[in-house]
Amino acid sequence: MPAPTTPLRLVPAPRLVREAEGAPFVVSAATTVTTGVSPAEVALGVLAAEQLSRISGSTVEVRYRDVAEPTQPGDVAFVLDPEHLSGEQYHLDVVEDLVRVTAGTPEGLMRGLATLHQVLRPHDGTFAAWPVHVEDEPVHGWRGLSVDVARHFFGPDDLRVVVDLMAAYKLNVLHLHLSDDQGWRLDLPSRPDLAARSGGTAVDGDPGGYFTTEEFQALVAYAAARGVRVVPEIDVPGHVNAALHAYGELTPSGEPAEAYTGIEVGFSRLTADLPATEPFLRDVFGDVAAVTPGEYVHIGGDEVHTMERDEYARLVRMASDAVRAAGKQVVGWQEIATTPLEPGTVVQYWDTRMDPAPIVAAARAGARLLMSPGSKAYLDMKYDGDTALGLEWAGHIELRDAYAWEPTALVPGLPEGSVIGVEATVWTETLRSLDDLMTMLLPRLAAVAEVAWTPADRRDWDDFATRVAAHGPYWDAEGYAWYPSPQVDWAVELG
Ligand code: TNX
Repeated sequence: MPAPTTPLRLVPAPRLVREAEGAPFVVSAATTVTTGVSPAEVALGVLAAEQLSRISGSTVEVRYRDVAEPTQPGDVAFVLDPEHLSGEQYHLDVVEDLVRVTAGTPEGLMRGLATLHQVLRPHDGTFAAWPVHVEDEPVHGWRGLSVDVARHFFGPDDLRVVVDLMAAYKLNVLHLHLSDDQGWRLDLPSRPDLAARSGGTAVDGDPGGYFTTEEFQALVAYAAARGVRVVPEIDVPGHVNAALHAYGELTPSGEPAEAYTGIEVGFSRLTADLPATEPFLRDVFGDVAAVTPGEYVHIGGDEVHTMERDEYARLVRMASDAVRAAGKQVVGWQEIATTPLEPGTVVQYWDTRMDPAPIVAAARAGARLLMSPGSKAYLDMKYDGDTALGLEWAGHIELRDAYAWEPTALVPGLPEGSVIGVEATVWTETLRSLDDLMTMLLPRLAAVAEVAWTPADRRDWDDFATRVAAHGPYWDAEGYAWYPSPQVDWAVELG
């Protein structure tokens, strides 16, 4: 049996990979996925069989097994072992006639499936995995991507593609920016005019759109089945023109605001003293919490350029109280760190130009930090001066810029353990289609995913550049648009 000619090129890099001698495991119609009988394992088994069938071109079946039933030659076995493994930890073993993924939870099995996908190589007209042992777990528990569906609307079909991509790189939080000046993207029963009057607008007069609650819940379930949690964001007390357009009672004059389709920021605002404001926040965040099974709701809080500190703090408090009253934990952009916060609040760092002192103080008082530095993780920034799409306020972000940074070292003086994760963002002022979106995400999302998953001492730019090159053919096969960064030699032989 010929040995593989190229080493494995896994992204994100796992903790431990041991390639061994021996014959490959060839995926064929004789391959069977086996998994346990709990609903999460069944869903995972179906997904794994679908993926293996699609890659290999042969129909791979699923078999559900009792815990005691031994695995058999030809099996791709997903095995829960909560006594030895926990969370997203997993082991992957390929031993000639058997593939075994072991983890303590369904999420862990999901991460193992993502690695299994990456160890398969083209072989004799199908795909095969050579003997390997992988032991892996993430550094950060929150590895996210924030997608702005407000400036331009990206609906369920587009977002399912985004979720698939996230799962492939072991990202686990899809943060949806559901409201902004230009549009409101989630229909809510307590305030039907939000979607009815502001769902149809978008930047430049482009077509808008919104999620019905059923569509939203279906997306949340699709993501959950792939180990991805959805964190919804309703941006207040700024970025609210769409709400002011739908409900005149939220403006001091009582008149609805004109619809807005430009791309300026910072001009719209709620007003703390209006009688309609607090009920609005309570109802909206209550409705959002009700359609969100996850623990977190994001209240925005960014770029309020037309408000005194006190009023800003009152409005952040009202929104946070509404989220907590609905049983969820609060996430907000870094500006909320200038207000008194409950311990445990998640503060999302983004603007590297702002004074970090309030963030450090908030972290010392018990806030948790999510790192989305504009100059590294804002995947709506142009790659270079020639990039047609994207913005430039945080500079250009080539692939290496998105890769070579350490989340815990960004803000000096943070207490140990206060950084809970890393999130890339993609704002859509200039992005109109799924191809536009994917061109900005790939290859940089793979880089941020490795920053979030892999320990610093196992990250190396040259090594990453070699590994990520092998992913181009995969993106092509999936039909993803991507940017062939000149920093990588994309001409790779796989075999
Ligand atoms: C800043 S990031 C914003 C967004 C823009 C983005 C464009 C943040 C919290 N606010 O409103 O869309 O820059 O890159």
